[in-house]
Formats: sequence, C-alpha cells, structure tokens
Amino acid sequence: MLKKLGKITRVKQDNQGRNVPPGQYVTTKFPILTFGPTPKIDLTTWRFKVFGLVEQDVVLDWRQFTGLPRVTIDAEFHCVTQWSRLENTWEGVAFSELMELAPPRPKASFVMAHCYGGYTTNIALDVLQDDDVLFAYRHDGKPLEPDHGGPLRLVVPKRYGWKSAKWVNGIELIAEDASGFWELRGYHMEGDPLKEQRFWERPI
Ligand SMILES: Nc1nc2c(c(=O)[nH]1)N[C@H]1C(S)=C(S)[C@@H](COP(=O)(O)O)O[C@H]1N2
Ligand SMILES: [Mo]
Repeated sequence: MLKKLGKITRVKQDNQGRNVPPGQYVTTKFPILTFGPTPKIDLTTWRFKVFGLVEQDVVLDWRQFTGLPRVTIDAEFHCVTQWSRLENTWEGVAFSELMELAPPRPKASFVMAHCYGGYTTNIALDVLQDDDVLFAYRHDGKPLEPDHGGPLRLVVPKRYGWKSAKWVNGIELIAEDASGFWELRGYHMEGDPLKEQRFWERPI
C-alpha cells in the first residue's frame, strides 16, 4: 500500500516499479537546495581547472569545455533531505573525458570539487569513474538554470545530491580523503543513498 502524504508519496517502489532508496520520497518537482546565494557567473571569464595529482594541470574556458564530446545521461537524483527526482536527463561532458585530458597520477584516490561561491565536496575517484558521472550544462532538454548550478554542475547519480556540486569550476585530485563544505558540518564522507549514508555516525 502506498501512503499518500500530500503531493508526495512514501514508497519503496514508485508507480512504475522503480526502486527508491530507503527513507526517500518521490517528487516530480525539482526543489532548489543551496547554501547561500546563487553566484553570478560571466561565461567570458568562466574557467574550469583540473589540478592536484594529475599528470598535467588543465584549464578550459567555456568554448573549450563545451567543445568536448557531449554525452546524455538519464539518472535519478536523491537529496539527503529525502526527496528523490527519478527522471532527469543531463547533457554535458563525461567525467572520464576530463581524466583523459589530465590523467590522474598513481596516488590520486579522491577528488575535491570546487565551485564558484566557495562550496566544496569530496568524492572517491573510483565513484567518479562510473560511466554515469558527468559535468552537466543541460537538464531535461534546456540549458541548466543558474539556481540548479548553471552554467555547469557535477552530477553524481549514485551519491546524495550534495555531492553534485553546482557552479563547479574545478576538480582537485588528492591522495587522502578530506571533508568538503557539508562533510565538515556532519554529512557523510561517502553519501551512498542505497546505504543511507546521510550523516556521521556519532556516539550520543
Ligand atoms: N555549489 C553548491 N553546490 C551544491 C549545493 C550548494 O549549496 N552549493 N547544494 C547541494 C545539495 S545539498 C543538493 S541536494 C543539490 C541540489 O541541487 P538542486 O538545487 O539543483 O536541486 O545541490 C548540491 N550542490
Ligand atoms: Mo541536499
């Protein structure tokens, strides 16, 4: 039995039989979840940098970035505040494309994503090497809206939404895991929705 809760429905599977991670509610809306204001970004000065433990640093401007091969990915989006938006079509550049331009050095095991506005988040490199991870500039057939991270955001479908860094302007490859913005404030280092890795486990 599905229990109706206003416009959202608490489900183990949605009405098309898709599995929903534990503790999540399905919504077809696309809420905006941001700490702080949406940064104003000028595409003429926009830059994206791959740095840290890579064979060579790479800096791309908007024309160069959008000139990279484009991929389209259908993916679920799960926010730690418990909403899941199951149908999203993202278009952009595969994470692996950037790793071909700036190959990771052997010691690189984690990535810190950096954003306009100062937000950061950490993700294991092997998670990002999954073929559903991309830097997206379009969502559901339209240019990505500024409030949703436009011009460019990271999308990591197999992690809670806070790992999908909006207004991303760089990725730093690092050897040891380190906490990003929310991870410093109690969010889980890995954030796998299927394992309900929401917050730190702390003794009471
Ligand atoms: N730069 C930046 N990226 C961010 C955030 C943020 O506050 N700043 N919030 C995160 C959180 S908690 C979630 S759930 C998703 C929400 O994306 P949306 O606003 O497009 O729904 O963005 C993530 N990326
Ligand atoms: Mo979130």
